[in-house]
Amino acid sequence: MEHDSRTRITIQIFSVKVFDLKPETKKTVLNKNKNMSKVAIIMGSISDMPVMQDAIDILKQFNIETEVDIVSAHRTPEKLFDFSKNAHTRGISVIIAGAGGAAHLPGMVASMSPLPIIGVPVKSSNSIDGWDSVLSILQMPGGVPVATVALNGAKNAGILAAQIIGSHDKKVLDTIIAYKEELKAAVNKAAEGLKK
Ligand code: AIR
Repeated sequence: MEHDSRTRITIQIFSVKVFDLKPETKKTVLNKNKNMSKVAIIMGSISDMPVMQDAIDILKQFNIETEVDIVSAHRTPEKLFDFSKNAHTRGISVIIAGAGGAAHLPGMVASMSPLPIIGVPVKSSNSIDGWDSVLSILQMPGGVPVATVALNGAKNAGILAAQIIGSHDKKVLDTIIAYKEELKAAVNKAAEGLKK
């Protein structure tokens, strides 16, 4: 009960702060917040970087801000906890997490963060053909989803993160539409080339 009334007071303070603004100021504040979506890209080890770079590159291409870090579920558990608990308070909208072998990073982040988590299974040096990583990230228990892309599929993880942001950001949505047109044009050009 005590907790409920505290929550109500916080909501009241928040609504006074935001909705009591003059219309012009309110518009500026809302517009400013509009394109602030950021994607966090984390990985279990620096050895994952050659794979995870693809996510960074495609998000840069889409003009989406990224934050990159190394967080290991097994070697830096305190950092994992801190990152997962706080990412949503720092303007991050989507988290891409890649790891290899016994890849617990995406699932553990998903267990603590309210944000959408995209998991990238990495075929690492300690992996049994990538299957360990794929299954560790894919087979999550009910209630704690991780959107798992293909083995080493960091590029698709980046595109999916952009699409999530694009669902509420028109500028990003337009970029995705243009990107898909480019994909189509490239295939058509290749097909035309076969006929020559
Ligand atoms: N890893 C690191 N901490 C927990 C896990 N699962 C993963 C990394 C990397 C693999 O172990 O994500 O793919 C091998 O790491 P390293 O540092 O030995 O090259």
